Amino acid sequence: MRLSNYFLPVLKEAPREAEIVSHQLMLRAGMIRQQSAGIYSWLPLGLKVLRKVEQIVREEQNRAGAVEVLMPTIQSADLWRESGRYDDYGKEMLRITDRHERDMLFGPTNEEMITDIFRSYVRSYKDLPLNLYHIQWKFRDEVRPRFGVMRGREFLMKDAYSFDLDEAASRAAYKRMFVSYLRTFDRLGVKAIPMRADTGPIGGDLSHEFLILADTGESEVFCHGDFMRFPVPGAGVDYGDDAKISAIMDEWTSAYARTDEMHDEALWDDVPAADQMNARGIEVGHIFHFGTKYSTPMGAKVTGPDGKDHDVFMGSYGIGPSRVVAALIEAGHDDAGIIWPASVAPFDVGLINLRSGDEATDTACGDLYSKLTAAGFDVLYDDTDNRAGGKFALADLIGLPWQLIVGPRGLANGEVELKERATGERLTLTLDAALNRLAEWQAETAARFGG
Ligand code: 5CA
Repeated sequence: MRLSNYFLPVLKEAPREAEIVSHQLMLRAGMIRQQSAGIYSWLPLGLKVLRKVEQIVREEQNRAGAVEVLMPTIQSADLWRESGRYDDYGKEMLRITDRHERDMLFGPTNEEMITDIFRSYVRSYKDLPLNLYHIQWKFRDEVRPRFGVMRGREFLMKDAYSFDLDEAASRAAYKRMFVSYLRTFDRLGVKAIPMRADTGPIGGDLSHEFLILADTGESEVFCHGDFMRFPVPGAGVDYGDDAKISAIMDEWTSAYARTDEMHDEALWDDVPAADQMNARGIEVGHIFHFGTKYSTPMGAKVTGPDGKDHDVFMGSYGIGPSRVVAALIEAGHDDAGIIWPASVAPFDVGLINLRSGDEATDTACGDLYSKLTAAGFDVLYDDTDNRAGGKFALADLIGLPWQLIVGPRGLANGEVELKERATGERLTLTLDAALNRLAEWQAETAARFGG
């Protein structure tokens, strides 16, 4: 992408209402625009990151055996009356009346609708296990929307729903999602720690939240240092092996990890002082096991091997990709701007032309742009006539992993500069050496973050 053709409305200063660094940087970097309280447009740079996050989430859901669907944002109130949640949900639910005076709502979550889909088609235990998910916008009329897309009113959610014949199979499904979340957050380039959680309005008896550690997180977390050392399962993890999946979850739940809401001082005191990590975290995922809470009132049954009808056992599994984008910035930034994990950076390389309009420099940049693009790099080519300082500041602000800096003086010696955003390291290299270094990084990134 040539910057001169792109739409990247950066701001010199963050608006005063932006209280936390991710909100400030997302506004400054031209990633989002607020349209109403807690409601945002995603501008091209923000959308690119959001899509990359979504894609990793999707790949790991698919790998764990979940199947993608797409349900609507607008739901009928009647479905929610069946489960009894229509009245319980309160003011967080945005209620709408259509022209025929029918009660509708903007979905805050989809347990009822997916249960309706299930009961309409699935009749036999032979069709189980089943896990259906979608990635769709949700609306919750939060009392205090704040922190930009971190706590929005409209936000993107991946929500998966598992269906099983009995409690044991349903818990195995829960464990598969638990393990898929470990892989998902690892591929997103962050450490997310699973913690015992409260179930709130979703209900159920078993629940974990996944929290990304960041100084500015909303929740205070207490966890054992072992979480920094537990291995994340690799891409080859066998989701068909219940015992193996269960063992992974056992390890990842073997040490103390709780948010302030569930904190237990007595248990905490048992953790050796040297292993106590008291930090802040952002909840990016939340999984629930609630058995037949929805299937019983909504009549979602399957015939078992015994020939009898059984209420189906369920769980639901959420990740907020829009919140994840903000959380990644909270976990990765410096004074100059954002530092993206390689797997979700909006572009891999910022190609900086220090003298746009100079024939030799333009030709060299055009050539590098073609070569990099052909080699599979996503390149943002700064071909504008802005001053060099402004170009560097922009590249740092939007946080691309690499800056390839091309000026007439270096070119005279056949050289360019390559700057790594995360370390700030600048190397002067020949054109070929720079391309080789980038190719190495590309291979490392694919090995580290690839599906
Ligand atoms: N139905 C269940 C799981 S599918 C559910 O709704 N879970 S939840 O309420 O915990 O939300 C799932 C995820 O959505 C959260 O972990 C968080 O990442 C994201 N999320 C929830 N509320 C917001 C919000 N107001 N703004 C941005 N993301 C949110």
